Order: sequence, then structure tokens, then C-alpha cells
Amino acid sequence: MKCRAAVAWEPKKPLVIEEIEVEKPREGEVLLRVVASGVCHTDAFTLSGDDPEGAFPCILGHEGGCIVEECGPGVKNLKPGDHVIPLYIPECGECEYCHSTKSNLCQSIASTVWTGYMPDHTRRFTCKGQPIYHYMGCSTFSEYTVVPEIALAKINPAAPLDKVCLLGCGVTTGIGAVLNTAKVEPGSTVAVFGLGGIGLSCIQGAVMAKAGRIIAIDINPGKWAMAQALGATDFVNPKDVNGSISEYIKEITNGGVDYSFECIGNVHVMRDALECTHMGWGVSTVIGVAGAGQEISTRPFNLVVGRTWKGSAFGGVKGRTELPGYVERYMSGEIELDSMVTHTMPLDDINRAFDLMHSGESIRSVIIF
Ligand code: NAD
Ligand code: AHE
Ligand code: ZN
Ligand code: ZN
Repeated sequence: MKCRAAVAWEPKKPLVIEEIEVEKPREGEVLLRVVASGVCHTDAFTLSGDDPEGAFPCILGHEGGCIVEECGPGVKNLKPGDHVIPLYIPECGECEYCHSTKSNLCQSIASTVWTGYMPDHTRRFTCKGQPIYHYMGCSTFSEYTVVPEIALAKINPAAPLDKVCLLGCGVTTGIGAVLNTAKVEPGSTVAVFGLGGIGLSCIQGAVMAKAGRIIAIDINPGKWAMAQALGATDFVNPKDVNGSISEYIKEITNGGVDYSFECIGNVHVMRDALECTHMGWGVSTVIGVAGAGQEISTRPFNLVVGRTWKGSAFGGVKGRTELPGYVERYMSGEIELDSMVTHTMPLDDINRAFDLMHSGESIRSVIIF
């Protein structure tokens, strides 16, 4: 079939709205009509050219709210009309990661998901006769996309897809990192570095975990109002701090925070986030994604004295099993999504979503198809 999509022809260049060809779904695959898609910083990261796995030309987008259009042969549990959220981390239910309660990192199709192919090592998109790479197994910046059944969470059809699309990445990642990865306890002191869609969702998670004090840190003071509305208790602008931000956080927290989260993708901030945690028990979770060649460092002593450095992908959430429950928690008012959608726009204006992200004006832009 033919449809419209935003094609990333090469790094660092604006997306181009093109007519593309989408092939029929093959064995175990599902053709989806994309109703809405959030724009995550990771899309911008890959478009920047810093992603070692970025393959061009591609169709970006991985925060989708979709409706099943057609099922390929062998699809067992979905039918046309079902509402689904695509998962960049699938859940096959059979691999050792799916069997483990310690990880959500299903590896069944990882080698193709992260290199831009479908599981059978072929692609379903072409534009002007040229094959186009998939992105994170989702490619939701297209009116239609093809995703394997094992990478689709079937959700309540009553849920508004233009809001719950944010559960396909940002909000689930932040909440899950707090509840599943760090396992924040009631009364804890928490520091969140970076107040975009991910950091604000960490604040939501910290409130759910009944943290006592939640310190919100961003170089853009415009992010404070939303952080406060979601439950942050303190705000720090690193630009206003003389000297080391980690020393400053330790000073105002009587020795350091119990838990910190890096939600930026800056390796220097990752170090600060570790070093501002309390000696003996502090846990720092890396969520931000950093470019090719970048590495984190700290004095080993900072770990010797009882700090823990962790990382979290999609908040440790097993998508097919757990995401439908996240949708229900939004429907019951327990998870906030509406105010996180600060901008909506048609596909034609998608480059504006990237501009708004880079200028710090948006939390999440949602493309409405
Ligand atoms: P965003 O652009 O919406 O927000 C980033 C925030 O960080 C902005 O508010 C910005 O002002 C702030 N910031 C930038 N530099 C800073 C500094 N030096 N100190 C303090 N604040 C600073 O991004 P987002 O969509 O929230 O994504 C955040 C990061 O998380 C990105 O690296 C993204 O790729 C990554 N991410 C990871 C996962 C995962 O599963 N691990 C999932 C989603 C996103
Ligand atoms: N391609 C990058 C890594 C990107 C990355 O870490 N992606 C996260 C999701 S970010 C969502 O916005 C993830 O879940 N990764 C799991 C995995 O297996 O890659 C690089 O550095 O190579
Ligand atoms: Zn994302
Ligand atoms: Zn698996």
C-alpha cells in the first residue's frame, strides 16, 4: 500500500514527508494504522548522527498509539481493530530474559530491531524505489507501519491513543525506572537530573513510591512548574550553583540523596548523579542515552564506599504483560499523561516537534495522523 511518512534521509537533516510503499505483513507480523506518535529525545539523538546503531534512510518514531489494520499469517492474539502500543523491547515470552524476573530485555529479535530490519532480515518500507530502514522496530512517524506481534501490547480500546502513546516510551520509562529498577522506598530522598518527558515521569514514579523529598534539577527553569505540579519538592538550576553540583546536592541533603536518576544523556551529569548519592547506600540510575564513543567515569572509591550505579531501559517494564496495566492506571487517574502533551501537530509539521524539543519549549509533542 502507499501512505505518507516522515523519512530521515540522512543525519542532521530535517525529516521529509514522502509517499512511501508499505509491504504486506509477513509471518507473525501486523500492519498498523498509526493514530498518534509522541516524539522522544531518542528520535532526535538518532537523527543527530551520534547513535552508533542509527541506519539511514529510516522512518523514526517509537512512541505510538495504533490500530491493527491487517494481520499476517500466524498472528495468534490480535485482530483488525485492536488498539495496540508498539514495543521497542518485545516480549516473546520464551527467551531467557522473558523467563527471568530480573530483566525486560527480551533478546528474541534484538539483532534485527536495533539494526533497522524486520525479524526475517528484510524491510517493509520503500520510497522512490529505495529500501528504508525500520527504527527501534516501531517506525511510528508513518501513517502505516509493520511490527511483529511479539512487539505489540494490546490495550483498552477506550484509552485515547493520542495520550497513551506516551506510555510507549517516555512515561513508562521514567515511572518504571523508579519503581522497578531503583525500587525507591517510602520516605527516600530522590534527585532527578533533566526534566523532560523522562525526568518528569521519574518524578511521577517517586511520588507513587512515596518519596519524602524530590529534588528536580534542570538548566531550564521553565521546566520547574510542571515538575512542581507533579510533586517535586525542590528545584535546582546547576547554572546557579557555584562549584560542583554533586557537592551542592550533598550539602542540602545532609550527605547525599538515597536515589538519583540521570534523564539527559550527558556523561558528565551521569557522574554528578552518582556522586550526589549518599555514601553507604546511594543508588544512581542512568536512563539518558549518550553518543558513540562517550564513556562514564568516577573514582572507583565512590563505588567502594557503597554507592551503586544502575541503568534502565523502558523502565524495566515487560511490555505485553505490564503495559496494558499502565494504560488502566492512566484511565483511573493514577498516571498523568494529559499535561505532558504540551503540543500536538500534523505529520506535515513534524520538524517543529524537534525544534520545540531542542528549544526546551515542549515536554512532549504528539503527532496526530
Ligand atoms: P528532553 O529533551 O525532553 O529532556 C531533557 C531535559 O534535560 C531538558 O529539560 C533539558 O533542559 C535538560 N538538560 C539538558 N542538559 C542538562 C544539564 N546539563 N543539566 C540539567 N538538565 C539538563 O528528553 P527526554 O525525552 O526526556 O529524554 C531524556 C533522555 O532519556 C535522552 O537521552 C533519551 O534518549 C533518553 N531515553 C532513554 C530511555 C531508556 O529506556 N533508557 C527511554 C527514553 C528516553
Ligand atoms: N542505539 C544506542 C542505544 C539506544 C538505547 O539505549 N535505547 C534504549 C531505549 S531509548 C528509548 O527512547 C534501549 O532500550 N535500549 C535497549 C537495547 O537493547 O538497545 C546505542 O548507544 O547504541
Ligand atoms: Zn523514547
Ligand atoms: Zn523474549
